[in-house]
Amino acid sequence: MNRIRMMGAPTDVGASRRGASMAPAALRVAELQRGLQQHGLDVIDGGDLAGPANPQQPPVQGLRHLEQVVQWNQTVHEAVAQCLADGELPLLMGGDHALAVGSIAAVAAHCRSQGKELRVLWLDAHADANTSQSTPTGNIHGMPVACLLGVGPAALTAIGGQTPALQPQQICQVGIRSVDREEKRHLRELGVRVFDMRHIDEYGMRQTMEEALAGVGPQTHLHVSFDVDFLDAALAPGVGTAVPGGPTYREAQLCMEMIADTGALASLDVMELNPACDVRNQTAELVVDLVESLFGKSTLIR
Ligand code: Z70
Ligand code: MN
Ligand code: MN
Ligand code: MN
Repeated sequence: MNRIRMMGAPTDVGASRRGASMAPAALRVAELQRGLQQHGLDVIDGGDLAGPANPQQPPVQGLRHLEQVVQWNQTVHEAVAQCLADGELPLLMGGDHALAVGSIAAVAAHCRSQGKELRVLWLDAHADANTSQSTPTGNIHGMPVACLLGVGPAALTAIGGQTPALQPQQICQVGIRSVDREEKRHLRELGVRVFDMRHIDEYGMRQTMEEALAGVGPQTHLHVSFDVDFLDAALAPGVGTAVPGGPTYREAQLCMEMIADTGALASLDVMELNPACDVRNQTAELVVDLVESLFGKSTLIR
């Protein structure tokens, strides 16, 4: 496993609820670095990236804080690109999920230049496939999937140098349970594969992840974009938009372990943790536990 580089992107400009900007600090307090090092992983903390403050403005033409979101994404894009070029594994600590545009666009460009097959696993309660037309909120953290597939403001869709950054067959979503009406139509039109909670209920996490990870092998670059609200609301209160009916602790562990088993994990976003909504940092601690599993904690026991 390559050296892991933690980098914080302390911002919530893509959301309307404040607080995700405190997540990198909360993950450090929960000892993310030491948790991973315990398992023999080489981990360095690259500190926090810098960007514009949250101006707390209403949306303009369906987009809140576009200028600030673009600036943060450019910075994230550059940092992730540099990290991959240095042969390290980027672990982006968001920040709100709008930053996945810059992160994944950089990963996609890296894979193109290396001739590596890219697969993106999007763990989330939300589909994040809105546009400025369909959004009920104007929050850009509800739009990164659409942007990565080429639908959105050019300043975001073109950030990795090629639009679209991703082909729909490269991305699949797991845990989805809150989708806006028009967003549902987009998902279908875009051709994103969605393993929603209904699928997990009917087939279980094991079969769901077998399907989601089909064809992923050690030759694949697997990117995981982990929105902490993927987890059941009762388990993980420390998110801006907690949604009931998500994966249990055991299901989430299995999900992470099955990803680890592929040996393909090569970049990671941990997004939307919101310490302002958390209880005694329990969600940050849970995230550290799950990220340890994602990097193979349990494989080392067997
Ligand atoms: C809604 C919107 C969202 C995260 C909320 C919610 C989007 N679909 N994403 N919290 N992480 O505003 O577009
Ligand atoms: Mn541990
Ligand atoms: Mn999200
Ligand atoms: Mn979400």
